[in-house]
Amino acid sequence: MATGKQRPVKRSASQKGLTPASNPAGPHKTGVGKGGEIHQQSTSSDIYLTTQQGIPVADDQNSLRAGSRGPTLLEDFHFREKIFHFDHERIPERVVHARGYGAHGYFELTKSLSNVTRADIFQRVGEKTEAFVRFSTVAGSKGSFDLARDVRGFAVKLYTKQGNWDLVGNNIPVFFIQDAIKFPDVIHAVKPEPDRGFPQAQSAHDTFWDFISLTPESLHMVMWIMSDRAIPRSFRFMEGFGVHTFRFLDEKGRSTFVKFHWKPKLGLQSVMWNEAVKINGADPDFHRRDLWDAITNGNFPEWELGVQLFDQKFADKFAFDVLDATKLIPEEVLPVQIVGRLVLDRVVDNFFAETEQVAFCTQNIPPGIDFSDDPLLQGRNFSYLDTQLKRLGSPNFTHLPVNAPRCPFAHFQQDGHMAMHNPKGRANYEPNSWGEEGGPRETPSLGFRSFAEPVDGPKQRLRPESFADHYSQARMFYRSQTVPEQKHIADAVVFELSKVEQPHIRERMVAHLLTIDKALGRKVGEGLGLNLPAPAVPAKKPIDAGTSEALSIVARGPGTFAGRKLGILATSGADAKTFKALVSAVEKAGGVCDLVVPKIAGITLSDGTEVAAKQKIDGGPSVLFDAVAVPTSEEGIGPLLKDAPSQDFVRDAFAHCKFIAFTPDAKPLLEMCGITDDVLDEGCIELTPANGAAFVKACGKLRLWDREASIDLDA
Ligand code: HDE
Repeated sequence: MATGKQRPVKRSASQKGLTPASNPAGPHKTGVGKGGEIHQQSTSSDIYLTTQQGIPVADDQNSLRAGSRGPTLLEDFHFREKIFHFDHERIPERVVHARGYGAHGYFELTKSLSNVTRADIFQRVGEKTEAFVRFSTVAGSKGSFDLARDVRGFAVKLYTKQGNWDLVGNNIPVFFIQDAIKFPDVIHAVKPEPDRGFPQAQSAHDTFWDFISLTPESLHMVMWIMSDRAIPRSFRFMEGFGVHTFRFLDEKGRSTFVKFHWKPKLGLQSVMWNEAVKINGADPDFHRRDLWDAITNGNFPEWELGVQLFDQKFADKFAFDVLDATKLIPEEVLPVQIVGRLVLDRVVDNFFAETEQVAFCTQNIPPGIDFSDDPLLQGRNFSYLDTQLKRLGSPNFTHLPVNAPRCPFAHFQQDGHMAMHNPKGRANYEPNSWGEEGGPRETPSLGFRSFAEPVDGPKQRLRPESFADHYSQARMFYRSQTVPEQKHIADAVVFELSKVEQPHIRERMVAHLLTIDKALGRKVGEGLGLNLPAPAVPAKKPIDAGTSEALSIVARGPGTFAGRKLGILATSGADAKTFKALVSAVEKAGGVCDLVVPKIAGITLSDGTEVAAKQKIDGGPSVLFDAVAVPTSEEGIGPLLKDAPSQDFVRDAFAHCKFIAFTPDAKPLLEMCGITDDVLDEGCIELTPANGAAFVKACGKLRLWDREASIDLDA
């Protein structure tokens, strides 16, 4: 009800007696409309329906017609207004990052940065700043699925006391291209192909790999995209990065370079590709539902804000350029200092008003923060304002509540579509001589100032030599991965290139991979059944930049089941003690349980306890969970042995290297899925009333990767 909150239209005493004509049964009752349809009247409110103009509506079920079977009349303003508004409900979806999900929260400073920046948000430890965050995928359109292989947007709007700061980042610290002028090309290449309009939300097609194989600067990012980072288990388990090098400026205008990092409190976690494909079918909203559930259950997702600080002298030591967004500075070389935390504690009230209408702009930065000359960042600063005008339709998009600064603001911009804040008085320009009524004045001391960087040089279109090395960090990333992660990268490239129809594109790509890492190139070549091409000849010889453990997800596992979900496939008659001990161990560890059962009404445990269910078996496959348990009973297991979704539940959990707990009665189901005594491993645990906590502790490893060698999903 759009107007209800702003201008509640209450029934007056006399009006309360009114009965809508369409509802002969009167309010608060189910009635039969004139058209014979049955409809339910609201029982919770005495607010009555009006048009957008506030005119009370007597009948919302039938349009105004000449006679009961005659034509609809043009004078039916209520019908026309309703349909007119409906026809205009959509705004253009974002060209990129169309599918996203947002939430509110706050940033709290834990370490003052007043020595390097005058930005107000970084001055006072303990102070909280309101925040809105939107996570997204890049390639898919608004209605696509959540678990596409893709980089995730991690856009943070911080409503600081000195204006909005938008840190519009990703979950990957580098990008495909070095210069913004290539952005339309890389995006066109990854989006559905223009003639056929598919594939949706996937990079596994010819145009993407054609572009990539001709654009070596993309190779580092491609390693990340092919890694498990591109199929995160949850927004809550992703890192975020500002990507570009920014500047902090202190009171005296002195500059310190800064790179921003968001580190999830619950650690990193991704899913496997085979799992992602199945999740997209079982729950295309997997990520948004996860965020919604976590926040509404009071498990507020949290990230630490980290900064890497350095000066020009430090930057000059690298062979690469810190202005090149295809490069990162390894944490081992320059540690990330934690300076604050971001907590998401409130879901949106209205998806459209907040998540859809939020307008992030990279150029929104408060005093004390500044851009570097990264040509990607510089280009973005043009793009975002432009895109918001197109999407939101008015330069007054800052008047929308989600975009409006929380601090006082005053300026002379005026009029335009949908102007909501309109100044009073005569002064709409400055300088003026209207004294106190003359409106806001400049503030040289508080105001935003750019870094006074000397700039010189001929106007030219030229990529500097310092941007020329495209292979060293791709190699560093690949070599920093654990064995299973390296396997996933090779498998992903083989998968994607196997969808590419043109053999020369596959070959060109393998040539690059051989230059990145011989073993990787060979593995992929083998997976494609290719005769190996000669390695690509790089413009600049790559160097062995060593490895960085921080680049691996598995190497720094969380070691806890906190924030994770156990799927319990159970039947009536399951042993109550075992069941209850398991659930309490999960909850104690900070995890949650979902009960998956044959009938949604729930189950009755051996002691008569009735337990409500979350999913019927075919709606709750094991891909939705981090680990599974199968506590059944002798009489309950029989039907499951005949049920394909029950078998998929167990077979997939095993294939996805998950921890599995089972009671002895459930063993025939495991055996049916090929999990016989000879393949049982330490990840398969027979459940007793006493070992629930031990099982949950083991689940802290999240996956038993050793199992993957025997269950090879890419085969
Ligand atoms: Fe964006 N990007 N981008 N981008 N981007 C947009 O702005 C653009 C880039 C990122 O949740 C658009 O409001 C150009 C890098 C996020 O609403 C658009 C270039 C990074 C979001 C745009 C880049 C990002 C966007 C589309 C090349 C990571 C979603 C809708 C220089 C650091 C924000 C919109 C949200 C959205 C342009 C590259 C992150 C068209 C020209 C690099 C997270 O303005």
